[in-house]
Amino acid sequence: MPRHTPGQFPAMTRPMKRVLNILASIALLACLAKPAMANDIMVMNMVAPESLTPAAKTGAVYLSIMNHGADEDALVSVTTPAAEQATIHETTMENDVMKMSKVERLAIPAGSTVDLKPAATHLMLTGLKAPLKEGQTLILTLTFEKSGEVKIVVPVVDFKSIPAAGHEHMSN
Ligand SMILES: [Cu+2]
Repeated sequence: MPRHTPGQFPAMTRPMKRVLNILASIALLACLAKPAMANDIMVMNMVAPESLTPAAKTGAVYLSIMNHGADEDALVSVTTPAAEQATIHETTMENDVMKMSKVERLAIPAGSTVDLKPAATHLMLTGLKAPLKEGQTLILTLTFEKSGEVKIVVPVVDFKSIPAAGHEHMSN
């Protein structure tokens, strides 16, 4: 007689799986910052990796920007009291070398979401006033062409919880 046949304990495993899924979702939700909105723009999933060294002067912020409106909007500036400067950066590969360049205007097409993520477009903080520590939060003000200002609270998280985070800032 087989020790274990498929579906032998469906009454036990299925609800247990469900509970684990719910717990995982709660844990995930707790990690995510609250979305911030202004007019047609919603900013969500914002996160900043902790600094790798106490001497770090640069940092990155990743987030998603959703445009619920019928017209294109654009992110045109970013400010934060945590750093001297915050810029929109684009990462491109040129002959196997990762390059970052400043973006003056990041278009958010109507009805779409633009993700700012590691090794792609991201927000870059330069002249950090203090290294970023896990558990801390950063305040950023994003200015959009049409929707105006959106103030966001960005949690600083463990470097390892963001895949490939900081990759583009290793050499800085
Ligand atoms: Cu950058």
